[in-house]
Amino acid sequence: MAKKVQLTETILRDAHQSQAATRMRIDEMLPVASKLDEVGYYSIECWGGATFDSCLRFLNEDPWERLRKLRKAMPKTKLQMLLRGQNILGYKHYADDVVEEFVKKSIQNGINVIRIFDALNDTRNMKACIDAILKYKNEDKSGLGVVCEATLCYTVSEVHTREYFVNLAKELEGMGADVICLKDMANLLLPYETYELVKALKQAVKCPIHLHTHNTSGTGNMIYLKAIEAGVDIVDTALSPMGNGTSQPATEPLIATLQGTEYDTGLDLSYVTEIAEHFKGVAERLTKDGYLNKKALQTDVKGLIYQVPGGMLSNLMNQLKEANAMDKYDEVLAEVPKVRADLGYPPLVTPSSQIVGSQAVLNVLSGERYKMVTKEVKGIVRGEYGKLPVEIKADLVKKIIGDEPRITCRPADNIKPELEKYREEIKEYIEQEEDVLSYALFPQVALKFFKYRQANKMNLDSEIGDVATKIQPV
Ligand SMILES: [Mn+2]
Repeated sequence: MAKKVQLTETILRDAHQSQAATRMRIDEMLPVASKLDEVGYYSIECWGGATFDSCLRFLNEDPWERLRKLRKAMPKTKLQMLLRGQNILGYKHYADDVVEEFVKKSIQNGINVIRIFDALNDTRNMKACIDAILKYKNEDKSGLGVVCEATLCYTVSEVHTREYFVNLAKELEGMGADVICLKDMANLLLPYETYELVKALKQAVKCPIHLHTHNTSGTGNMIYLKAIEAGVDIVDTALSPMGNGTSQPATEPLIATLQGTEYDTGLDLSYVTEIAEHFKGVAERLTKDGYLNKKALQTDVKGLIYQVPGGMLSNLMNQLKEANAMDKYDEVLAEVPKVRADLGYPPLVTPSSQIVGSQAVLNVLSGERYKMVTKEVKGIVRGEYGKLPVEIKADLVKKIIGDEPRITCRPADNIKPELEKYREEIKEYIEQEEDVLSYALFPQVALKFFKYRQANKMNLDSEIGDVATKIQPV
């Protein structure tokens, strides 16, 4: 049965998040936006993930304004975002009213495909997002529709079996998902297992299956090919100047591979190559400014052993560089899977990847495991992030939080509505309703940005400078 495969282009989001600390600017996107719009992608991922934080923190850009500009420049293609479930785009759980408002504003400002995940695959943490998408679908002004894409975060452990993922997919479909994403953020899938898993998912659910991987350990292209043979509907790729390595497999080779076969994407290879030329220049700029590190482009099979997602490797490198401890890199990498096992095998994805990574760094640098514990690790142990795949051993619980209480309910059930409080706190800076959400997510960073914005309008000097480089995975 002939089956056209569709592509999602990630160059405006995950590609530079995974290779270049999310530093691509809107002025580097807009010159080719109308061309990207003509390619015929299933969607263009361009928002969410770490882009929101990076806009406010490093680029002095209003992320909402970026979205509106992209929407205007690409009226024909579905715009996609990545949303961390109840964490929205931040690192903690937010109240349901903030989640609902964020989803509504994302749709109103031009997002079509919302990919939601929870770092622990705890579906309770995705429910408020899914419900909000279903509720505000009709707020779409683009005419392209809104797609609720719910995610299985792929990982490997004794509990993460094929059956586990199939059951999770069925549950998410039952909750209202339009598309199921199989998200292999750490490039842990292997081609033949991919084939079996995609087959099983296609049999179990009616939703299209959208596969996301990275090429960190060099298996990405093979994963896609086997997934395509198993009937996957959509895959994520990045144009070659920022494809491969810790980013997605490159777009052009896959188009070429499928050309003339029953899976032909129908995309024009030479046209896409013209667009790639532009991003060569962007990649050069990012390299020159020190954000794009050659190491992120090398095939690193350590990923298959240590189960570390794309951007997390560069993140760990930066942390160790700052601590003047690059010689401990291999030791820290070896500590990561141990911390993960200790903490009940959470999949490694933002924020759990940072939490596990930072704790691994502490365990190595302090010379004694769990001598120092981050507040996030304490939070995981208390149940504040949701249900862990495997229960943590009692003696470790005791060592980390003593006799403190632990929760078993949906974490957001304990959070009262917060939106009005945030609105009140920054009322003097509000220029648009969306500002309240920026502030809710990143209070200090957003406030600094609002002040910069105000100062700029009044032609005052601003003291906003760049902060340290930071690469965030997913
Ligand atoms: Mn990713």
